Amino acid sequence: MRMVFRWFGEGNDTVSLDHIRQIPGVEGIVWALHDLPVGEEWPMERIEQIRDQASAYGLHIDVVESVNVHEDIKLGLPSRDRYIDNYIRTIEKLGKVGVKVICYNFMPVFDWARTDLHKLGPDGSTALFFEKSKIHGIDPLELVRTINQNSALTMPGWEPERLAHLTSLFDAYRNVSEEDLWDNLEYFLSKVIPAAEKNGIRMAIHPDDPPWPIFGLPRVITSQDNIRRFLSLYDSPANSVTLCSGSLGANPSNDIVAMIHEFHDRIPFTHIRNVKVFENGDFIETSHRTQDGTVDIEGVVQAYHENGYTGYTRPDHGRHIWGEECRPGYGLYDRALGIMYLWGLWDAYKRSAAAPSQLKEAVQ
Ligand code: DNO
Repeated sequence: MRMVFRWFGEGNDTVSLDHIRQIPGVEGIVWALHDLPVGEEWPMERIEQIRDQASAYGLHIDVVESVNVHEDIKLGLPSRDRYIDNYIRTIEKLGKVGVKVICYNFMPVFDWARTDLHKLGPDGSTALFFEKSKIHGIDPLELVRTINQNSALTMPGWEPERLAHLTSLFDAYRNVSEEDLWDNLEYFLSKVIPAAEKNGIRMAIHPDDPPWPIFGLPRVITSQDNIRRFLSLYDSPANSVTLCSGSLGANPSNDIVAMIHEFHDRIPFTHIRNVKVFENGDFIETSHRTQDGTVDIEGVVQAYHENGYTGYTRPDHGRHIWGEECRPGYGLYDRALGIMYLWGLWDAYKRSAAAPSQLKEAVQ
């Protein structure tokens, strides 16, 4: 398990590289050029600038999250080829600076969705919350406004340029069925995976969050069966998954542990976090600890350990604790606590799996 930590860039994050390097066992940042409009080719100077900033703190840039996919690609429009060409040129440049994994998603219009970014918990912390009944009644534009008004910094997945044409985007998706989305995804993979293979990069799709259709828009990376189908669309190690325990875990019928056992060699990057799912289907993000939520984080780490996992891991959203002012879900404190929980589990599984003679040596 190679621990990495998301960093949104200089002036765009309340967490600094200096903070990150002080978290035990963190070896690299998970990054992106967040200010570039989706679909544009990434300039080499900007990529090298991040590489140099990170390496000044002894951190690598092996994992990018995300190179976003232009809506025309998801919609299967004729203009998609131009955006796919840009995507491929970005892959080539990222390969040149040693990037190993590109995380992306294929969710129409919206990335992750929540109805409240600062839901107050009984202990005084706040966290991201999803209220099922509210999302069904809300106008998507209203949700966009709420998300952006509640965060001082632009939220990834809710960038203004993506949302400027919301109404026409909704119209465009009216004729796109779930099967069409699968076809458009397959087309995208048929072009980008060969480029990723050539450049030593593994493309790792992020599951849909929450893992069900919202606002009548189709969503496909939602379950074990669908991930199996996705992987079979292009059978290559370069076509892989960012397994996110929190996104998939919002649906309690998803068995994340079983997914790890089945897909572990196609998971070069994993997000580990917990969510508490209520009986009515609402969910709130919690600390990473198993007992605080619905996802069996102990089982998740154990499954990775049993399969000799060597991929990149990052803690995912945390609560906002100790009065921290930060990007919603992306404070320093709770995610750093999350890392120590993940290491604690990992080290304990490692030790208990060691042969008795090694154990004796380890204790001495
Ligand atoms: C939310 C993140 C997602 C993720 C994208 C990947 O905090 O997990 O926005 O980065 O879905 O493309």
